[in-house]
Amino acid sequence: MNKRTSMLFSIAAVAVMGATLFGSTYTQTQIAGQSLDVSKLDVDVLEQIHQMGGLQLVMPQAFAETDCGVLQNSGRKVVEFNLEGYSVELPIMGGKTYHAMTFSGQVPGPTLRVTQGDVVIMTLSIPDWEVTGHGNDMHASQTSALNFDSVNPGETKQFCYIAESAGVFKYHCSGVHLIGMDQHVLSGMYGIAIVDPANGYKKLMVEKTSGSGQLDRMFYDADALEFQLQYNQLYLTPEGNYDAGAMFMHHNTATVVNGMQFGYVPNMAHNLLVKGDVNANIFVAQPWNGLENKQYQSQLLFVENGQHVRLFVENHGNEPLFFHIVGEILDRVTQGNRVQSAATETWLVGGSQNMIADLVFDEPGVYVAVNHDYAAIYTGAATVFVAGDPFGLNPVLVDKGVIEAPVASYAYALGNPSDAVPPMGMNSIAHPAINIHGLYTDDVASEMQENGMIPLWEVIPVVAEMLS
Ligand SMILES: [Cu+2]
Repeated sequence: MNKRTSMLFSIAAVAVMGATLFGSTYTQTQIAGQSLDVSKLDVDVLEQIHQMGGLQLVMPQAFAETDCGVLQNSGRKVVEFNLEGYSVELPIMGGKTYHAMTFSGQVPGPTLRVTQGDVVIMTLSIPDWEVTGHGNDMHASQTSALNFDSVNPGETKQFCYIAESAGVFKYHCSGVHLIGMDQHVLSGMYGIAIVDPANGYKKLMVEKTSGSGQLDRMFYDADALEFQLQYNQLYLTPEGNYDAGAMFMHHNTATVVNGMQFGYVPNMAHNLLVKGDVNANIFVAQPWNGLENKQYQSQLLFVENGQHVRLFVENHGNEPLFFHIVGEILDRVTQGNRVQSAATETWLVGGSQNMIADLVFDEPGVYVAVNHDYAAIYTGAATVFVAGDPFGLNPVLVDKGVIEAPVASYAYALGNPSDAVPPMGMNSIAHPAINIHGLYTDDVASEMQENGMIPLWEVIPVVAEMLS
């Protein structure tokens, strides 16, 4: 008898003993017969079950542990996540501003990225000049809700947790003892935590027909070019104040992706590259168009053809998200660390729910990620991906000296927008370049520039000069 069968035999024996001791109506023979007669079992079958993840005893040595002192010295990797909660004026479509509430001066707040099993030390500070308290409800944690209670202006609060479950998780302001939670979240106080699976992401399998129509399978490495897309709504009065009445009626007038309506659509530089004219718009709505918009000028999401792309999607809003990419099929949909679907046209993401979409753009082209609710599409939920070189710009860009050699995506020339690029994880492919884009305060934008991200509002005039 090997070790495993001996262990199983012990489990059966304990079950029998337990039934006897606690007065079960089953007889010992019945229990023994129903549990395991090891002598008649095929050991290979047990091994197969074990391989499939079953019959494995786990000793949860640290489950539910949230004591910061204990966790800091637990031998696990410790990640500090520091947020500051405060209100600022931020732009909305149409040239106005609204009274935004933020984590660290940006909407959405900074993305936390850890690996399953890491310890997170979550610290929230509220400046003494802030007008209200704020809290942080971290969905990636499993700890007392009391930890999420509000922090007063001028104060700091900390709690710790183990990121036990892999996946995408929202975090959001909990208001002032829950009061105003709706206002704070819908004004901008939300973000995500990405918890990478301890053993990494899985290879992506895509089924297509090849040759004379035979079904074929293509496997892509787990490493992927990653983006984050966070959906929400704005409910505002004409003066830019939060409109609770409109929220209760689900009467939203703006749908935002990473805080902005139509934040990822072409701008004047794309007009120039594609049509040779900065004023010839190439998309139906180009509201953030103009160098004076700086970090708010709309940008596009650039990917390569045949590249494994992974999207981290969260719905922070009050309305469902019918996630669809015009021109594409979602090759795989994952929630938590479990595959939910493959080869899917649209996936429903409810409020405070998430998905990881894996896909490969086979053809050069323009693809539009939408919330396939028409009210949402026309109020801001249209996000443009450009795969490969659909406009045949490589020869022009090389000829004019903008790039040295043909590139696999325009990201090599213009970069991808910083607010759509999550921090690097264990299976991330680095973006060729990152430009500064997002609902950031000027202070946050300058910090990004110091960290080497590209201020396109300074670069584009140079490119335009080279192209002229
Ligand atoms: Cu708040």
